[in-house]
Amino acid sequence: MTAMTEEERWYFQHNGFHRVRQNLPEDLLRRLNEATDGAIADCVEPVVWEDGPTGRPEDVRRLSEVLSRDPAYLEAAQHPPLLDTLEGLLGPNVELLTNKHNHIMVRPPGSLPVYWHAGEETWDPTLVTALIYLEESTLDNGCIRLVPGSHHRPFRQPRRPGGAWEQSEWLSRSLPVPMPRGGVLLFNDACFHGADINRTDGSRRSMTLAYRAHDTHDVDKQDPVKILVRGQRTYTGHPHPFPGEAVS
Ligand SMILES: O=C(O)CCC(=O)C(=O)O
Repeated sequence: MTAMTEEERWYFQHNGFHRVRQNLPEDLLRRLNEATDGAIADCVEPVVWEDGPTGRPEDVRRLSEVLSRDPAYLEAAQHPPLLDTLEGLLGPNVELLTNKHNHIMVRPPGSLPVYWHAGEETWDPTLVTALIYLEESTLDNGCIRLVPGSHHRPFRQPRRPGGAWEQSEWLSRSLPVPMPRGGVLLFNDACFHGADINRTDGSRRSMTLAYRAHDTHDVDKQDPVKILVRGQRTYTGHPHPFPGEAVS
């Protein structure tokens, strides 16, 4: 099943992003936020700190390896409207990567910008990033800014150009994308993006996940870093000898 129209798919292909029509249910959001409250309060590693490891909850910028922390995170990653939409972009066999993203951006008050970057190179197989918002994301608390169409760039650009956030040419090319609590934003991971400083006294939590079409040429079908979340692991390559074939 796909929850995307042909028109929505066209915009995703050209602009590089799409907002899932249905938000996460309130009960799941409450459980996600409770699990996140606990992990922040106890500074459960692995953690990325705002400015060096202080051991203080208010300095937790990011919680890594989130999928193994609490079942609620995997439930959110498999939320049916999200998977239905991903199926429209990636086909019937979809895998969730545990070795890419797999984190929660906590973005505490005063949190510094997320500098401009593209996750993948344009020649890599399409990786779709999902941002699942545990809290509302606004211009004031440093919502993500995406550079529409930048996943098509035929010119070379370093994936992490560095330099000051506000002086980068990417800023003038970008669009802010505020999102509601419970909203889900998808984008082509080769799209340039960044996020501004959090100027409020609250946090701005979102979960970042990575999905890919199952690679039909992968010989190893039980790769533990990929979780099959939709469809099946098929094989359409031409190995020699074919599995099960006697070698004479
Ligand atoms: O919205 C944000 O804080 C930026 C998200 C992001 O770029 C990431 O999680 O890699």
